[in-house]
Amino acid sequence: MMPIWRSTLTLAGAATLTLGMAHAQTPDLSEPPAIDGEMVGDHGSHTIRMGIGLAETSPQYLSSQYFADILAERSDGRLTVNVFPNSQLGDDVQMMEMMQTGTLDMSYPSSSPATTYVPELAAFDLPFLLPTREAAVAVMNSDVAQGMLDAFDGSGIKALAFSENGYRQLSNSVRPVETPEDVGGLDMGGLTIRTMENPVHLSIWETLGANPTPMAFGELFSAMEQGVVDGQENPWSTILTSNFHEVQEYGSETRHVYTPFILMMSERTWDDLHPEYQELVQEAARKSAAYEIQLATEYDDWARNQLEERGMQITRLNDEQIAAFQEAVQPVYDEWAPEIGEDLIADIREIVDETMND
Ligand code: TK8
Repeated sequence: MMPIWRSTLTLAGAATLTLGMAHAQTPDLSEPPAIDGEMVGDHGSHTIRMGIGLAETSPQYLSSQYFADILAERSDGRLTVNVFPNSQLGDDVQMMEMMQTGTLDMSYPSSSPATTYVPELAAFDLPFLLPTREAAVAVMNSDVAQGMLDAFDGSGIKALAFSENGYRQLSNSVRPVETPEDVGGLDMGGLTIRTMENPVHLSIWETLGANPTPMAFGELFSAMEQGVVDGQENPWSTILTSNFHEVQEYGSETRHVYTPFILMMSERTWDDLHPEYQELVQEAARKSAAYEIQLATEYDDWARNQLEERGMQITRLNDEQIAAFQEAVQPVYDEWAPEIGEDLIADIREIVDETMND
């Protein structure tokens, strides 16, 4: 039986096609795994409010609905999750604060703005640290990463699981970018690039000669539309599902950072749940995170191709061009590795090397 939210999406998709919009809103995505496992006991009813930043067509939203379906089915309807997309309830920083104070039950921010709670997360912001998705997933599933999730304990936030926001790609409205010099602009002046609220990202774009501007995701579209910023950087699926191609002419496949999402619950909400419900929440978080990674994988190249079909001029960078960016951002490691922890970075590199040598 197809969950109701999926049939609604299909109807929306069909409506989109019927309205004559030439483009499908999602690729042909894998169905979520069948919901299995024991029913949990009756420990009362809870309605959980969850705010996320991305649109209803994003892997983030689709996997969150799967999370909701697992809880509903295994609790016989006693656990209801209402997911509010499109930054309706606030941006990543605001929603983490709301979970701390108990005014929001769940959210799904990127790891980058969460470095204020767990500084070690900044390892994920080091450019070109995770060369392949396989390596990134291995790191997110490692004890090192679990230690970062556990480090939230006591902050007011229960961090449940990592999933894929994805490889970040540069877009802008000014010029094609093939080299670091194209970013810094030489005598033309550097591009003004919106970044997440994260000091390592600021450092990356300063080092490349851009003018980085930290900004909440929810404000980004209008900032680009009004020319407040020239560009931004996000995975192709985010650029597509947030319609950034409507205000960004050029894309560059830089893959400069792999950003995780972190599925989070307010510790107040967590503490109110019976231990059997807590176990189910943790299990559903891990299953929906694995599904989200599957969807993000299926979305990635398809979204880039869709963006090109919709007129975005996307520059694919060859190995030499990527190497030029890697060399240009080396000072970011010099500045941040001691701060983040050389041992932690070495542990992550060891996991990466193991996956590369398999
Ligand atoms: C959405 C954000 C977004 C992130 C950003 O809530 O802010 O650019 O990549 O996906 O987490």
